[in-house]
Amino acid sequence: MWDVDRGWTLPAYAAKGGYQALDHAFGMSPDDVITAVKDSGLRGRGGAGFPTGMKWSFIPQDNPRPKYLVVNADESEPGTCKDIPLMMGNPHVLVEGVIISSYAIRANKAFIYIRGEVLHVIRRVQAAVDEAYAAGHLGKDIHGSGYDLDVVVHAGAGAYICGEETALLEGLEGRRGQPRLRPPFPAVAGLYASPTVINNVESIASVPSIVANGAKWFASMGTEKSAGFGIFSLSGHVQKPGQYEAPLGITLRELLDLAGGVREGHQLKFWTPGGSSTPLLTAEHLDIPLDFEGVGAAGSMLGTRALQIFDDSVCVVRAVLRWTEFYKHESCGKCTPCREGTWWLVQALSRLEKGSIAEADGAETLDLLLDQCDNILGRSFCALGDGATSPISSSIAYFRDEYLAHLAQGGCPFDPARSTAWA
Ligand code: L3W
Ligand code: SF4
Repeated sequence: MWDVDRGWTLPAYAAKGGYQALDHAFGMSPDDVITAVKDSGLRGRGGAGFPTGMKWSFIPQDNPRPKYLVVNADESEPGTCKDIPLMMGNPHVLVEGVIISSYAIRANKAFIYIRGEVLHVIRRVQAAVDEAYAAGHLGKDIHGSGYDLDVVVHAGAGAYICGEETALLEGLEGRRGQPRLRPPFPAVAGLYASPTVINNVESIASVPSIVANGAKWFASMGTEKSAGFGIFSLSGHVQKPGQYEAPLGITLRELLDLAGGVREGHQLKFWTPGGSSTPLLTAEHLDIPLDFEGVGAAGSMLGTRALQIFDDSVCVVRAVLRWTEFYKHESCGKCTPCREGTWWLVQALSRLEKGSIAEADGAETLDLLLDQCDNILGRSFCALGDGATSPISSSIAYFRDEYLAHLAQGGCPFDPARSTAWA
């Protein structure tokens, strides 16, 4: 909707057929909507790729407690910048998706939890919700269907961990944002201990087009196990950074063709397929299909499709140190491996980056760093701890020599003050 004048308003959305999918949905039973989403093959767009329709079907309908839908709009993963532009450009597709999804799981209350720092986005989504109420798309007896839904737009308080679904629920309930033990998964006991579906913005925004065009239409795009399309966010050293909507399975080489390639006069050095929590890949992975299976087979994760592109001018150790400082800062402190481990990772990485360790001890320090990663990975309470280790272990696997060069040269070989530049 960026190419439409004031495309974020209700008249602009309605002119493009907006809110017609809602009538399609009301013509179906809630279970049929769930089946359509299942058949479409839509998988969660927030990073993990869990099948969306299957998640909805876990809501126990014999549970007398209220059901809730929660949209995770706490986009904070470094490099991830798809949900915020989506909500700015087309907030009504999200609102329509919320109504159809809530109808499917038989929820009468939905929450859109938006990262607190992005006040302009909160205002835009709230304005869309207000317009939808005024037009009778929200509230009592929507479109004469007998179905009622209220939507609350909630501002987070600026913690990365609140993107973790159970920490988000804690925050929504007014408590400190720290993850809960799973199981029980939110589908069984989520918000206020009631059955709750939590989905990413892009997942929910995909629902109206699936209902309007049919599951087969959606499944005809992408790959067999990673159906449909998604937003690929290219940032960093590309000629035309931005959001590229494409079928899953497209390659980075194809996306770089659309984005004008890597910065002139430079070569691709490394990239993240889905934010900094997904292991780094290199130029040898330009042709892997960007779907859940293809990226997994290359030893990483599709994640949020946040493709951060780094050319040969970048020191990988410095980039990894910067990410690790972020994880240390954002660690919620609940579990020891992550709380203490991320602190130690920053200490070891800083010393390596500054070259302030005797060269002879360097390889040992690298092994110590990997050992620290081993003590965090799989031993942390939530995915933040695991994610903190991804850039470190993957960069050492691909660029061990560059780490050792910091020790040999007593500092960063990319530092312009240093005469011996890394070749
Ligand atoms: C019921 C079961 N529900 C799983 C549900 C679960 C959740 C979804 C996926 O982490 C990843 C993480 C980040 N019964 C269930 C079940 N579910 N089994 O399925 O669950 P899970 O545990 O596979 O993943 P997760 O905890 O949702 C998400 C990675 O994404 N990531 C982070 C992105 C950050 C943002 C942001 O900026 N806000 O999106 C990027 O790669 O590291 O691995 O709903 O309840 N038996
Ligand atoms: Fe908190 Fe980190 Fe433990 Fe997650 S892994 S619960 S963020 S301390």
